[in-house]
Amino acid sequence: MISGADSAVTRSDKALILAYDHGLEHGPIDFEDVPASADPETVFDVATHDAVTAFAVGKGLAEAYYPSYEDDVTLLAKLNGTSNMWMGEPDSAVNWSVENAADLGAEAIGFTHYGGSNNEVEMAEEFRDAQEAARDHDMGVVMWSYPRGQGLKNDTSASTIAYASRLGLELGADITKIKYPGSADAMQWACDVAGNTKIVMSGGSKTSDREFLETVETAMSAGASGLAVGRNVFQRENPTELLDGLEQVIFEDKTADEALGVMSSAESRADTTSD
Ligand code: FBP
Repeated sequence: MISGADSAVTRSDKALILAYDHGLEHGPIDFEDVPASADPETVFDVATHDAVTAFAVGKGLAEAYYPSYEDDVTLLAKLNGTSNMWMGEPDSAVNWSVENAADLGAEAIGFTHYGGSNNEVEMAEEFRDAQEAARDHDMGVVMWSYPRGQGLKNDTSASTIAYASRLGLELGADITKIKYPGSADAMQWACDVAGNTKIVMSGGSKTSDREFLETVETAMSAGASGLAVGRNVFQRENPTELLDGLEQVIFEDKTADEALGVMSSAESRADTTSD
């Protein structure tokens, strides 16, 4: 990691990355509960919230929509991704070059690495090329470090997640995105072995406001620097309200309870104004 290389996508050394590559990674099924979320403009608008330090999208969305948002949104170029229809050993196609992403105004790159996949060697080599090109362009480097493949499909054990965290440091990421390993101790282990890279927690499938904010609070107390979240934000009818709460926990060191209090008082103010 190069000191300060992540500054484009952090605020006070913390990050709240909004990820919206799900149309590629999971397909339109992720938009079913909140149909408006299928419209990229809806989610680009959400990404203008002050709490969001960067917005992670693939090339197609960036080309088509980012020009209208470049003053209000920091672009994190998610360079690789593969559809859910791919049934082979975990792999991710590199769909976007660093040069093209830089031309479009991206300030950081995002790259998925599946440690443990039979394709790990090629993925590490692709990451090397992207990481070095990002350095040439002074762009931050965020690794989606998701061990999976033969023998450890979707493994979130403490040792696997600590290994995922360490891979980001070893391979040259500035920020490494890992799944929550299920406990504060396991999260702390993952943060402890990350050296000077920052760890952000993946949001995962949608949970209640309280459950989600409490998990984020636990992750932050364990040493995480923030969150890279998709579904837990855009699958809500009121994503802005949750971002208000996340802002409290990530940037203001507040507890989940305190954040929920801020969210409910903002809601009652809105109700009074609309009466
Ligand atoms: P979520 O918070 O919705 O999980 O989004 C984070 C993310 O990493 C996305 O960038 C990506 O599309 C998705 O999760 C991948 O999920 P999975 O690893 O389950 O395929």
